[in-house]
Amino acid sequence: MAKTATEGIGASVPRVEDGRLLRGAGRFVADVQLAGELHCVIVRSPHAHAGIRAIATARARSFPGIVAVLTGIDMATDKIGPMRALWSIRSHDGRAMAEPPRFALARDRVRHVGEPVAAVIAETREQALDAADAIEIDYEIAPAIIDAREATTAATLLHACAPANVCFRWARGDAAAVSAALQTAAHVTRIELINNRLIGAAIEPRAVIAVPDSAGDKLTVYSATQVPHHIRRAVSEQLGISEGRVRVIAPDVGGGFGYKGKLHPEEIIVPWAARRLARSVKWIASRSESFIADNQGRDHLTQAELALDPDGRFCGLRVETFANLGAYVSTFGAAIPSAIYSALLAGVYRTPAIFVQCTGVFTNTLPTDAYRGAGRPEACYVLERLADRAAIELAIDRAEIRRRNLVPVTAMPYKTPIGPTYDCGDFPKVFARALEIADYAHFPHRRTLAKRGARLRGFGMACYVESSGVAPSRFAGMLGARTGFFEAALIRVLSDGGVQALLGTHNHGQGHATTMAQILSTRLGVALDKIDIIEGDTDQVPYGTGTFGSRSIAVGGSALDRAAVKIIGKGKLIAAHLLEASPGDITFAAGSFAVAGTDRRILFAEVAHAAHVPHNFPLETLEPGWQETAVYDPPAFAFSNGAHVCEVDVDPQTGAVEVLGYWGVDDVGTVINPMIVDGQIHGGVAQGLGQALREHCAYDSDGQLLSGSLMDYALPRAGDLPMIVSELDESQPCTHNPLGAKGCGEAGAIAAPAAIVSAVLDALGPLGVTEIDMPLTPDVVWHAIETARRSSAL
Ligand code: MCN
Repeated sequence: MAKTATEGIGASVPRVEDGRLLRGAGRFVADVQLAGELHCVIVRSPHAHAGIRAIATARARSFPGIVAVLTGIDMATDKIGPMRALWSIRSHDGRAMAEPPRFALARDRVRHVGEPVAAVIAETREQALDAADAIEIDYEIAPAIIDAREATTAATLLHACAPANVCFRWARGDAAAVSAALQTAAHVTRIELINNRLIGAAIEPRAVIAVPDSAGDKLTVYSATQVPHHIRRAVSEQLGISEGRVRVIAPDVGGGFGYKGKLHPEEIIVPWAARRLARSVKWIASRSESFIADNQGRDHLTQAELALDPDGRFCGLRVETFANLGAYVSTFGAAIPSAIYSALLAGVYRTPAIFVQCTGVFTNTLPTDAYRGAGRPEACYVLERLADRAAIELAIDRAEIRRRNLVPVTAMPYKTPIGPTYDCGDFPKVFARALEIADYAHFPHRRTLAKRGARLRGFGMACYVESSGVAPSRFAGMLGARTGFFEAALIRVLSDGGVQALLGTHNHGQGHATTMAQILSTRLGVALDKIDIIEGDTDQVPYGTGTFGSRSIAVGGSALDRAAVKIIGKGKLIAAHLLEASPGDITFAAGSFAVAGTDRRILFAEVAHAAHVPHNFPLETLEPGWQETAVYDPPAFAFSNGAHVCEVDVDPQTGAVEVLGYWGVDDVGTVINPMIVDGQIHGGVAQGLGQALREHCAYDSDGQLLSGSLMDYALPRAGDLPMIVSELDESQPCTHNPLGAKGCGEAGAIAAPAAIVSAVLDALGPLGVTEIDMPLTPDVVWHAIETARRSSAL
């Protein structure tokens, strides 16, 4: 596809949306002020597991300014049913997963700290907060269970419909072939590891406002969500209002990271309360509330065995994972550790036989769901830890063992034994380039120098493949999705030649206003400043699935590209009429329509004007106006891939880890905006570094959140990050979407934890440390060093 050097596809255009946001002119949900609005405060369970004997609300109701105190009983009276997950997984024996009801306000039992129990609605937020303290709830405290593996044998049961607290037992692959490979292997590498639970911490906490119109038959919901149409459907289903009567607006949203892409109880409670009271109701989460109100991510316990031949070639892989789903099945909560995670357990490697089992388990913790990467970082981490360990056990260089197993470019398209077929990707090339730019060849010298300074130097590496462009609806449907995954784009050409594009995706930091406009600039030859991208209002934009799963470019961008093709088609009809030529003779290039082989031409803007002033249009064959819609459902995932490497120093006295350098080579297919892609990768790496070195969502054995504030939950800081060197390899465009683009939004978060842990284990290897679990805080690292020292002294 031709590139416009300055502002079209391939240009590093600064983000057009940033000026407004940087000037403080953004409009977030909390900025929406409505006359007569009420304020909602949610009363949450302080216990991880308890029966609710009684809720005394009378005193709270008598407080000044209180309009209502609502509980699960009121919700039941109004016949508001349970929140439904959007994905239902089947166990390996064909049984549907256990799907216990999850009510937006608890009815007779609470199953995690923070579960909503009552909603206090008042004239001011302060009044609601005061009254919330006066609600007396009689709890019958029950034992809590936190650990997923222990939950499967615990006496405590969370839900009657889930024996042994098991939601599903998923299996995929060829168990017999893997057993045979393990039995006959020259060597078997075994690991057990934890993928630590994470908390999303977007700058803007979640927020919901619901506004019933005065006639009472329409409800407008403002939500800081990534998926306005999903929320519209949920509100409509739950409240029994037809979808067309619900309008969801997601204005500026300050980050989402996956967790804002899923339905949360407040998105039902607030619209319900607003309708009941016929008043606008506003709920804005506080930062500390977010810790116990938002979905969390990851939390896997995994055992894996890799069979190898004497040369270090992978012959078979068995993976068994316990995935902590939390107290209920969240929107995509069941799909992530099953369908999504397991599909990527071939990674970039040619392992002929793979078998994976995953048990999804209920515990008394917040529900887990998507968090940047969603299943893919977990798969990458298992594979890369295995590759490192196998290399060490077989005394093969860690880069060399990877090289021997990478799927070669000549094998593309490559059908993995676990399901997906990768259409393209040159894994050996990107890996070699990452090692080259990081100067892996001279690492031993740098390690020696560091040792002189009493520092332990380590080099880490991780290769990844990502199923971006989520998802072919047909594939998702086969695996239990209750929703489609297509995107639609509507392009309107205005009378002055300006263009509006309306999309179902949602921009909350990814730069869509810029990159989507770049696609149109290239396709239509229109300057960027004449293109407006509109997202986030279900009454304006065509139906869309939303933004998550690094899908906006591969799916939404493809829909936009197709709509642009239709726009050109219609433009040719208009131009043919204006130029008195046959439509078949009209060509379009660089913003003008021409009669082939002549110098007769007409500009895009002139055609736009004529489309809106159709005084002499042959109306039987040519419709006035100029707008087109296209819908795109991808035939397959777009498999982004890459290799990330890094260098760390560990201080053996304190266990402190310093990441000295970080290099990534990523294949995200055709790059629309290299600067934005770099930014996306950097952001992902920052989150991955957070998971590797700092962040851990910790519960005590009673289910109380120990990391319940930013004082205890350690997000990475700017000073923790080195300058990230990022290169993009565009040699392998996606073969099945019109842009050739693959997603990039999660790449950094997928590769970074594996690369950083690889580096730290490399640094600690000489001390005899072979195992460590994230996050690698100084305390964890220091203890690993001390344990290794003690056992070597024995
Ligand atoms: N892009 C491009 N060329 C490509 C691929 C992408 O120029 N080959 C551009 C896209 O046009 C888009 C951006 O890069 O502007 C990201 O595109 P894509 O990979 O399609 O991802 P999405 O837009 O669908 O965003 C979702 C993804 C996910 S899943 C999480 S989580 C995430 C992320 O994006 N959360 C983010 N990036 C985030 N960035 C910010 N600032 N805040 C978040 O909450």
